[in-house]
Amino acid sequence: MTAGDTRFVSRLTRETLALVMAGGRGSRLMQLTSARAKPAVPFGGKFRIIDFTLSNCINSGIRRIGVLTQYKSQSLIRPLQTGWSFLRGQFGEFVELLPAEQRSEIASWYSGTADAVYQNLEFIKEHQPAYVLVLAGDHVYKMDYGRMLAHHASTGAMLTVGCLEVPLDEARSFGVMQIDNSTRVLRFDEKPKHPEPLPGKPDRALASMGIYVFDALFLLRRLMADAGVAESSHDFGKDIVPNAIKEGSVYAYPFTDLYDSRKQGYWRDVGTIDAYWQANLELVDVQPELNLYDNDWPIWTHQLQAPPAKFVFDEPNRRGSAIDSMVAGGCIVSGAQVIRSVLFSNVRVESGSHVEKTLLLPNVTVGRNCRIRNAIIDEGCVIPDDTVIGENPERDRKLFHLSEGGVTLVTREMLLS
Ligand code: ADQ
Ligand code: ADP
Repeated sequence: MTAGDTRFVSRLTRETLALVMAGGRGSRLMQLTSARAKPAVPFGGKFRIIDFTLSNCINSGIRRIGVLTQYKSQSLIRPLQTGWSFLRGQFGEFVELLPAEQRSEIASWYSGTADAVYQNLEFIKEHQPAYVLVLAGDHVYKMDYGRMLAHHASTGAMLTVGCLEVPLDEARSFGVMQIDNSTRVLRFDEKPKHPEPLPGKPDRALASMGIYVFDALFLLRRLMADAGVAESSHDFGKDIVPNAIKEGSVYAYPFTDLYDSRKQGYWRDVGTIDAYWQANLELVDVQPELNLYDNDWPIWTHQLQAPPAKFVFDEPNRRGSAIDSMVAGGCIVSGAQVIRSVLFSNVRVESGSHVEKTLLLPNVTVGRNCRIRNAIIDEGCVIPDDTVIGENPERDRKLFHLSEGGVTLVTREMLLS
């Protein structure tokens, strides 16, 4: 990129307002989202899922961000207020929480993503952006939105949809697009029963990432038109994008890796227990696809005040150790073995226990002589001495939640019942 281009991108990012959709229930995460919204779910040892999208904004030079909340909005308020207050109001930078307006009938309160943005029209108008970047608060990826804005500006699109290739048999859960050689979108079907493959690639389809760059005025016009349509579900994927294709030029932006634009980037919708467990455990690979140790694209979060992790050799031949694992601050592993696991902040693992392929969320205590494998132990759980998890599916299914892929989820409520 030349110096001139850089200047151009920084103008685009400065003229952009980002809206992060953080209101969805995330019900496929089962009891992990019974007390918190999916974007607030802990991820990667010390982050929350929403930190990835917010960090992408900051790292891309987009410093005006609204977070649209709805379901369990309380769970997002504290992490955002304590973790994201470093932006400088004096420079016009902010992360602002925009809770859904609570109307009298619950049914209408829970309407689609476009309705959530429509409810915040005044907020958009107040900031007078040239572009509005609509994002999801529940995806894990690193992306330079500046490149997507540059694509939007250079094609002259009214709307640009971020997209990636997915296996055809997974395409049914996405918006699926057909595009021409100039990346113009010819067709968009939200969650089609029979997705169309990519030309020349019979087992792949082009899926929407559910992220959009709009010309701000075009967005305002489309939202106002949609609001008046009684039969609309007021959803970006179902209503706004298909209708925009009829009304204006819609282009696709193929998502590429930050450091190698010939390659598709890492992107995960950690929407199920199995996907969530898998994506966390991938981080302990020797060379994970998602590198958290990348100083050029830091993931920002609320930094907890916690002492360093500690490993104790507590009785004869009882080494406290963690191998192929990530261990956050405040943890103590005392005479226990931790293998291929992620320990979030302030976890205790006591003597004689063995923990393998497991996520221990913040403030978990594992008592003495436990054996735990292929599990997710939710925040604050105290696992009694001698507990065995992950060896007897029938028993785990009865006491806890056992996923299709064989991962046992344990929450505080399950331990009490
Ligand atoms: P889904 O992920 O199924 O498909 P949806 O459930 O509408 O779409 O959620 C999109 C985002 O908005 C999520 O981050 C969710 O948390 C949030 N959200 C949902 N309702 C909200 C509300 N009322 N207020 C605030 N936030 C809300 C979408 C697209 C597909 C695309 C996939 C990619 O519709 O075309 O392929 O994303 O994951
Ligand atoms: P470059 O295009 O050179 O990578 P950036 O776009 O990241 O640069 O930003 C250039 C400068 O402008 C930085 O100092 C950054 O902090 C500031 N900046 C960028 N976008 C915004 C914004 N939306 N609001 C305030 N300052 C911004």
